[in-house]
Amino acid sequence: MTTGVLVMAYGTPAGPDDVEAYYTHIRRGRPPTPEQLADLVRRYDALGGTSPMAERTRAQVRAIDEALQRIPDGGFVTELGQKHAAPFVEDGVAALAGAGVERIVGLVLAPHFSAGSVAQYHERAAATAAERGLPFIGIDSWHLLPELIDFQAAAVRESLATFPERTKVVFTAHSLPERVLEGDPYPDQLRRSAEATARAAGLATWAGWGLGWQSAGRTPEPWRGPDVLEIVRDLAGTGRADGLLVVPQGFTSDHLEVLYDLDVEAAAVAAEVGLAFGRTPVVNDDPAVMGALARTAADAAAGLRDRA
Ligand code: FEC
Repeated sequence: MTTGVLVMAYGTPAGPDDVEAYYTHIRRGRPPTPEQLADLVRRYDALGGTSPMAERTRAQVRAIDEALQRIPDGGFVTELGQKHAAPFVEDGVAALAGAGVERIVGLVLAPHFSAGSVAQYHERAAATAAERGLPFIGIDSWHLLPELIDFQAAAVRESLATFPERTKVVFTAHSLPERVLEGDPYPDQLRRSAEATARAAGLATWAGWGLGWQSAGRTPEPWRGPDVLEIVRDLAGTGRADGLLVVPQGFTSDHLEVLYDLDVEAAAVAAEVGLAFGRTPVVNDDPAVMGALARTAADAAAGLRDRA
C-alpha cells in the first residue's frame, strides 16, 4: 500500500533566462511589459541573479521525505510539484502515479489557507489525480502546528535580544486582493498564528505587536494593507518605537519576498526614517517543523485510507 505525498511550493526561475517565462506563468499567460520584466530582473539581480528558493525547496522536500521514510510500514513516496516553475504540480502528480501510488496527499509549503493561494495548488493537484483515478486529499493549513509556533517564538525571542527596548514586532504575510479576501479564512488564520507566537514568545500586549502585509502584486485593484513599508514610516512617525522586527509568518523559505522585499526594500526605508530593523529567520528545512509536516501528511493519509 503506497501513498504519494505531493509537496507543493511556489517555484522560482531556474536562472536569469527563465524570468520572463516564469513571470508570464504567474500572470496566467499574459507576458509582462518590458518595464515590469526589467523591474523583476533588477530585484533578482540584487540577490545575485537568482533566488535561493529552488535549493531551499529541495532541502525541504528531502527533509519531509526522510521523516516519512522513518515511519514504520509507512510506504510513502514523495515528489515536488510547483505552482509556477518545473516540476509543476501536474508533473509531481504524474511522477507519483508513475511510481504506482494508490492515493495522494497534498501538502503546500505555505501555512495559511486562502482561496487565492493554497486552494489553487490543491485544485490543480486534485484535477490531475482525478484524471488518473487516484484519491486525493489536500492539507488546507498548518498555521498552528506547535513546532511552527515554537520555531517562530524562539526566533522572536532571540532576535529581540539584540534590538532596542522599544521595538514593535509585526507579523507579515503576502498580501492578496481585497476581492479574494471577502469571506476568506486567510486574515483570521494569520491573526491566530501571530497571537499564538506572540503568547509563546512572551510579548506582553497587542500594543507590542501587530499584523502587516507585504509584496502586494503590481495590479491596479486594491490589495489588503497596511503594507510593511507604510508600517515602517508610520511607526517612525509616532516616535513611540526605536525598532521594528518583522516576522514573515506567511513564508517558509528564503526567497525574493523575504530577501528583497524585507531585507533590501523595507530595511532601506527603516534606515531612512531612523528605525532599527530586522526580520526573524524563516523555517527553511528546520528538522522539527519538517518532521511535524511529515506526521501531518501521514495522518491525512490514514484518514484517506480509512475512507476507502
Ligand atoms: O523567486 C522567488 O524567490 C520568489 C518567489 C515568490 C513567492 C511568492 C509567494 C506568494 N505569492 C502569492 C501571491 C501572488 C499574487 C501575485 C503574485 C505575483 C508574484 C510575482 C513574483 C512572485 N509573485 Fe507571488 N511569490 C513569489 C514571486 N504573487 C515574482 C510577480 C509580481 C512581482 O513583480 O512581484 C499577482 C499575480 C498577478 O499578477 O495576477 C496574487 C502568495 C504567496 C505566498 C503563498 C505561496 O507561497 O504560495 C499568496 C515565494
